[in-house]
Order: sequence, then structure tokens, then C-alpha cells
Amino acid sequence: MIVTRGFSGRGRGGAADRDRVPPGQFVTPDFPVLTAGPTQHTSLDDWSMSLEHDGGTLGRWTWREFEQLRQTDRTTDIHCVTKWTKFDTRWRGVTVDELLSAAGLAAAPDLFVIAHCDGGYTTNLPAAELLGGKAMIATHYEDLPLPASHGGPARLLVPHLYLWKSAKWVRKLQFVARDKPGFWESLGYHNFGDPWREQRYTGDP
Ligand SMILES: Nc1nc2c(c(=O)[nH]1)N[C@H]1C(S)=C(S)[C@@H](COP(=O)(O)O)O[C@H]1N2
Ligand SMILES: [Mo]
Repeated sequence: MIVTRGFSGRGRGGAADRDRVPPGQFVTPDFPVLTAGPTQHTSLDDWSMSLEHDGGTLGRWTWREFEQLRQTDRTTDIHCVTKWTKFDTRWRGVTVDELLSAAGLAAAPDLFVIAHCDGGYTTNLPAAELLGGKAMIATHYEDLPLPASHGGPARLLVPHLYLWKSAKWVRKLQFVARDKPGFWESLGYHNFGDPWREQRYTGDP
């Protein structure tokens, strides 16, 4: 069922939960699948995760190596620009901070990041939005390997921004000095995408 208004009572749907719903969103227990194009299926043997700064590779991990990195559990609400919000989604993966430190890097807060995916999808973010525990490369959802439909084997998870920033089938984070709109950002979606400021489309405040 879908909770849209008339929040009352205790627990889910109470006043505290209402504060968790950004403007214009409704709460759903479902987890819709939204993909522009076909679902990608990448075998773990072929999978790797790369960090790049402009042209140069800063770090690259095979699946086996990635599994050895420090894993982080996180429970968080997620918000899709198509107006659904889902409470308390539970993920496990490697924070972007951890990846940077495994690559031997200090944070680079003035840079931007372009996330690149199998299938060609891209999205762009200020690097600072991926640091300080705000984002991870998620490989597990609700204790199970992330299904391909939701971006498995690994997706970017940036839950404080609209979910199109959480790139499924992510393979590379490219740190760049100059911002560049990704797939949806170049098709009229907001460059930053903060659900609390309702930054859905280009020109929203
Ligand atoms: N690679 C890739 N990642 C993607 C997309 C996509 O089409 N391709 N769609 C984005 C959009 S618009 C949304 S709302 C979320 C949906 O994630 P879900 O299918 O797990 O709900 O994935 C985002 N990540
Ligand atoms: Mo979306």
C-alpha cells in the first residue's frame, strides 16, 4: 500500500516519519525498478572498479580485491524523482572514502565525479557529495547480493540525492576538475538533485 497523506498513529506513518518525506514525495514499501535501457549483466570475473583522475588510473579492484576492502552497513531512506520514497533500505558495500584511502589518496573536495556504468549510463556529482560517509559502492541489499535489476553486482548509493545519482552497474568513478552533465542531467534533470530542495529539473532552485 502507498502512504500519501493523513499520517497519523504510531510507527510508520507517524509524525516523525512525516519529517522523513521530502516535498512532493509519497512513501511506498515497494522498490520499483527504473532503468533507461537494458539491465546489465556483468559476471564477477569480468567486473572491476576503477578510480580515475582525469586520464590516469588511481586505483582498480577486481571483485575479489573489492571484497577485501572494509565493508560498511548502512540503513537509509531513498528518494526517486518519480516521487516515491522508501524508508529504511539496508545496504552493504564500500564507502567512497574507503576506496580513496585504499588508493592512497587524500580527499579532493574541489573536484567533480563522473560515475560510469556498464551500458553507458553516467551521472555527475561534486566529489564532496561522495565523501564523509555520504556514499558507497553497494554490493548487497537486505543481506543478499544486489540483484542485477537494482544495479548488481555493484551500484553507487548516494541516498541524500535523488536516486538517479545512484548509478547502477557502476564500474568507474572519474574525478575531474570540470563538471560535466551525465545522462539525465543533460536531458533536463537538475544538476545537483537534492530532494529536500525539490531539485527535480534544470531551473529548479
Ligand atoms: N546504470 C544506470 N543507473 C541508473 C539508472 C539507469 O538507467 N542506468 N537509472 C537511475 C534512475 S533514474 C533511478 S530512479 C534509479 C532507480 O534504481 P532502482 O531501479 O534500483 O530503483 O537508478 C538510477 N541509476
Ligand atoms: Mo529516476
